[in-house]
Amino acid sequence: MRILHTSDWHIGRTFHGVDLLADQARALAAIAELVSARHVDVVVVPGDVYDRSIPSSDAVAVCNAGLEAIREAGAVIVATSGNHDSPVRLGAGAAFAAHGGLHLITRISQIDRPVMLDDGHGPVAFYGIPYLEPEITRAELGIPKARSHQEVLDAAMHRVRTDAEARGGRRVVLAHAFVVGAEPTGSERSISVGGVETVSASAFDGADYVALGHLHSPQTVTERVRYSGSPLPYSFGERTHRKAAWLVDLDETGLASVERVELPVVRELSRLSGTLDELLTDPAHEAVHDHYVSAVLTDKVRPLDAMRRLRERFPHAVHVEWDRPATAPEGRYRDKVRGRSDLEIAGTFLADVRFEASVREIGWVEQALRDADRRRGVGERPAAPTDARTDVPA
Ligand SMILES: [Mn+2]
Repeated sequence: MRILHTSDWHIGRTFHGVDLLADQARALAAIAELVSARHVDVVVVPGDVYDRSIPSSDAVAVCNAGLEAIREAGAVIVATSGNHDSPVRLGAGAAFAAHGGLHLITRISQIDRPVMLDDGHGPVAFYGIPYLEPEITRAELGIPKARSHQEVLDAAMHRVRTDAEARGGRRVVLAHAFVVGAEPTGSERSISVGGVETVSASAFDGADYVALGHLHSPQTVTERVRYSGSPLPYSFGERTHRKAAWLVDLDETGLASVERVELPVVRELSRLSGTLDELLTDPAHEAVHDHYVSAVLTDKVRPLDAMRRLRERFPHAVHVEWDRPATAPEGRYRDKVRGRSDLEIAGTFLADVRFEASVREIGWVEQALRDADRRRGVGERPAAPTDARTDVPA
């Protein structure tokens, strides 16, 4: 039997406010192509199918089309809910979908009711453990005092083992958890609510293969316990990662081999740094013109309308920030303003956030300060002596 392990699709996720649905549709199409090219029998998706518990109708449409394409390409699908999914919504119609080859496991009562799929050597049991929030699931799991992810997962795996031992044969487990020693990428949402969020890999002992979801980079915890990671990068920190899925072959005795299959890069991520003018004109940047771009501007003065201008050259620029040049040694704000007049402070503030104020503008600030004093009853503020203006850039 050949299994393709992918996870953390996060359909509907945005990237710095930019809609990723078109990219996600392409990623799911690529997975369907893999299913057909590599003759995959079963695709497993251990959680975070959607990015949010109430996905948009466009997200649902993209997800559905992807699932249909995978099914059409010849694979049965086994999916569980992750910490981003609503178990009830993702699992709606599950009993009916199962008849069409889409097995959605989102309830605790399904943990010890595996999806049984046959190959030439007999049945393989697919156990799905939906994401289990300790506080919400401990009562139903029969461990009302449990606080940690380890305890709830142990209880779930106890149910799996009890069923699997009675049944015999090969078994695959899907789970959404943070296993000790594995590396997060930064685009995962923490599942720690005050307690320890990690679980040990030994919790899954006895399975022929454990398909994990939650962490977004592909990684091997043990030969048979792995994360596939997300099919697309969901943070600039992942720009050097190559996204992948695992192609898992089972023979008559259990795990035969695992192959890493790289997924196509839908759109690359690049970080650029320089003055806006450099970024807009340097021919070296031509190579990244259609990437998702995050730019750090090093101009002395914050450029106006930077994102719009950046997008004229990099239509997929998604983030821009201004790295303000250090004008004064850093120090505590109170020290920086000590012994300085309101006018000086206001002048420096203007220079910091915009550019140096003109003599005329300083005049307006002076007038405003005098008006404020008058309203507070402080009395007439003397006009700043002319030489004070040499402190304030004119
Ligand atoms: Mn995730």
